Amino acid sequence: MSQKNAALKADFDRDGVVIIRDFVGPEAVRQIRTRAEQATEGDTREDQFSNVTKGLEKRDSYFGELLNNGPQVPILEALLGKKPEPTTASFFTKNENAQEVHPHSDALEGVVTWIALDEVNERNGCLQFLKGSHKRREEFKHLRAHVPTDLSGHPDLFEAAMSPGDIVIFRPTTVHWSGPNHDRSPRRGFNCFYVGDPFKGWKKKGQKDWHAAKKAKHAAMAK
Ligand SMILES: O=C(O)CCC(=O)C(=O)O
Repeated sequence: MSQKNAALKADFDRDGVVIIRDFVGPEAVRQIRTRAEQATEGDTREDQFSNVTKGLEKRDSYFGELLNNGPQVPILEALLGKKPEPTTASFFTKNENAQEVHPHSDALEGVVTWIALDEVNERNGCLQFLKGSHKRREEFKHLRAHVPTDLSGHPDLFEAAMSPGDIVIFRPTTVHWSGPNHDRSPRRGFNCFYVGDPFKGWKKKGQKDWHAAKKAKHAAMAK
């Protein structure tokens, strides 16, 4: 492993979250933005997480290629010590002031990436993390993305202010959230989940249980 990746891995293991600046260039950012806007054009959801569109890879194979073979994949392999297991690619916007994602974790295993497509900061609802929370699962396992929990004064708070092309890489167990968009400037991100099949355990238990689990999870998280 290169010295650079070894240092990144040390930070990732300690904090459960790292940012790499200027990870993709302006042309790639433009391409992701344009294709994600096209892929989601005409969507008319109005639920709490209407700003979250998963399954981009099913709408445009460009996103399948990015999810499976994008420049982040070798870095993720270095960080995890094994190949990441792609789950889905998503577009996260935040056009309405009220669109908040409350503190939560995503899954027990794997890794998550989020590439900034705009300038994102506290004013327009950038991602926020609790550094080291991936090592304190018990303490945070009650958190749910649809339930408000105020962690803004937490001593381990890490604000992921980013410029277009920066990438944040985090453990799905690292507590994260994003607040309201106070200034209504564009706040778009391209996210990839590498958590394998989140319903694997349930599938083993039987079809009926699995469908029930899937329904319950979608109802609870809708994201
Ligand atoms: O983009 C956001 O506002 C939330 C992202 C998130 O919760 C996630 O990537 O799991």
